[in-house]
Amino acid sequence: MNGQYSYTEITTQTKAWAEALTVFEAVAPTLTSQWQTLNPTNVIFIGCGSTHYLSLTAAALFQQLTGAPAHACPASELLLYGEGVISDPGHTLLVAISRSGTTTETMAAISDFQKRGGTAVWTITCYPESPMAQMSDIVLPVVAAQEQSVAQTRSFTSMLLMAQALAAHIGGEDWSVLHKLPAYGKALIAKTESLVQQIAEREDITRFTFLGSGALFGIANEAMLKMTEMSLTIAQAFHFMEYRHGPMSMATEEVAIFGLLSSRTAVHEQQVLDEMAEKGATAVSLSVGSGDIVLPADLPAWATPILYLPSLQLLAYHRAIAKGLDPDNPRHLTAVVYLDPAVFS
Ligand code: F1P
Repeated sequence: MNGQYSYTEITTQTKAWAEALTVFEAVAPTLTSQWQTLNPTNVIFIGCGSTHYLSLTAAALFQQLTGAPAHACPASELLLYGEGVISDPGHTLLVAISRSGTTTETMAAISDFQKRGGTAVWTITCYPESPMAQMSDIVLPVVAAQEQSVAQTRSFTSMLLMAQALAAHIGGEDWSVLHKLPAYGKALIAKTESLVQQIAEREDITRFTFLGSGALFGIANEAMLKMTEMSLTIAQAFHFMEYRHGPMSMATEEVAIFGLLSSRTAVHEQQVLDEMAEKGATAVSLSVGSGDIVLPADLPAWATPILYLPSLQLLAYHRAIAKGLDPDNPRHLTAVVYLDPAVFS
């Protein structure tokens, strides 16, 4: 049957979340001492595709919680335009995020960073024995999140959980609240699958748009990529308030718009969804405490980004199945993009 791996990996992902937190607990003291020793002037998060979008969320949370300047960029941008991304490698912490730990661009970017004087590389990966892990000073591994499917699902959310814990820990927050997430995630998967499956199977909907701001912009982009990779359906992602500035020209009966609302800005974001529904779009809200998909209200905002994803992964999965596709093996894609490293040396 199509998509067996994807479905299993999506619906059981919260088991890997629990392992991620157990691993983090063990590494946390080292992170504290290393951070204090480094005292970096800025932090750069890198990845490719899914893990670039993960980096966007990780960087937003990291700066929000620690106050340290933090940014994200595709590994290829650091590799090819390094001087425009990092001006002081010797005082920069580079955090590389990679499911495989073998993606050529990410490894080449780390090497270039080190050649330019960078001395601090931390890696979040599912493969602690990978070449990328061996290039790093600290590794945050989530082995239980390794997956058979090409498209990242449980690997993404498990590595994101590591990044959330990292930001909270370095920022002095009590990250133990994250232990609530596996149960909340499991409940959300069970509660939301029928709604997203029904929308995924609607033939009158031909395009999907995901809106998110702040730390949720990276999540909106990952939802877009899942819909693209798994179901070969046109999908877009925008900052919430940006949608009116042009993209809304595409808001018609053919579009389903999933809004990832933040607690602090929900009033403005719900207004955008309401306006698009008036134009005929199917608007679906994911928000804390109320909405079409309801997230728990007893968590700090920095702990919730991971909870927006499982239902959106199921949306992409069911869209692929409805189209007779195999989400385990997306067209043209492989689990890792390998290039000739010599061209970057
Ligand atoms: C990143 C990557 C993504 C792609 C897909 C498969 O690999 O190749 O570019 O979107 O998710 O993974 P990795 O560096 O995270 O292993």
